[in-house]
Amino acid sequence: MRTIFNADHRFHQSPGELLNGAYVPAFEKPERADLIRAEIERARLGEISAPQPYPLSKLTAIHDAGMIDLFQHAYAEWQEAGRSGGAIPFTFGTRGVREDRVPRCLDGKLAYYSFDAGTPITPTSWRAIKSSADTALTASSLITQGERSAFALCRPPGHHAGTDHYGGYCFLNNAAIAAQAMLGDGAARIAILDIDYHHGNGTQQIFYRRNDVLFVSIHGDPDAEFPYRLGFADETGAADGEGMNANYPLPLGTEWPAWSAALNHGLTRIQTYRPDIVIVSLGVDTYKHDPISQFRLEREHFTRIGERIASLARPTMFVMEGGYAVEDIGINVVNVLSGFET
Ligand code: Q9C
Ligand code: ZN
Repeated sequence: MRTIFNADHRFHQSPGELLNGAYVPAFEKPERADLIRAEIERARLGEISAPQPYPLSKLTAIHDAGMIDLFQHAYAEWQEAGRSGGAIPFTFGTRGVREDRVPRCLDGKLAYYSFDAGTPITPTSWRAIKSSADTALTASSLITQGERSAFALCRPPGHHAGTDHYGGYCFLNNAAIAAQAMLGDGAARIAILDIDYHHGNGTQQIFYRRNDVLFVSIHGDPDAEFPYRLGFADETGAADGEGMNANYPLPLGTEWPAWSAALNHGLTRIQTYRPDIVIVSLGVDTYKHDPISQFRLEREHFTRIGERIASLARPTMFVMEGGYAVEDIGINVVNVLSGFET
């Protein structure tokens, strides 16, 4: 399997995040992608290449142009105001209070577009954000040109980013941008299987009213887990997308038997849709040693996951999302990919 790796991911380095009321070192850190790349090399999974640059129109096909502009220009304004650290909001949106008016000033814009304080814009973040989306787009073109599989080693991740909101370490929705590009390249139906520990609220929001992208997600119960607002089982899609969204929220502490049963349900749902292409939002934060997550999968389960996804027998693109147990992140990701290949 070919891997696309963006060396520019290092240009995004979060100075820290809020955890239980304290400002702590960021969990979403550059080592993550470098360790995954190293393990791919060690396991000789296949060729590793750099992303091609794509025009901004591929990004605006999914996201609000004002939000993309914020990623490029927020830091200059932040610095001009004499501030340090990354640009983050200190207020948030409120229901029913002129939700749609885009504020003019920086703090207003940060509050308008961002839904958490864990996703800072640093002086060089844009370079990493753009190259992460380019990584997904480059992998998507391998698939539409006939490859059976590809791995987009994206960093920063993407599945929490919606059309006009960002958060959860995510700025642009790499998987959604890739799906849209594939539809433009001739695919008619795409299924996105999101196995990150957290619900892919951004991906769900982007495709909720559409019937060309099926979204299936297995994740920690949003009644108790980030992103809290979305990911419940009764969210099944709307309008043309009715029946095109399937959520499998599972209790904190879930182990392999229950997780694996949800995967089987999700795979059956995907098989019924008969997608031209499957995109896997691949988070390995379901691992038992993940520092911010509460599922209990073990290393060997990731191999089983790859094997099961392969049983769909569709062209498949893997897109990197979360996973914060850096000591085992490489082996867990490679287990999924090599399980798929066997
Ligand atoms: N501040 C992904 O896995 N915060 N995002 C958790 C600690 C947000 C996870 C609490 C977790 C976001 C891509
Ligand atoms: Zn996650």
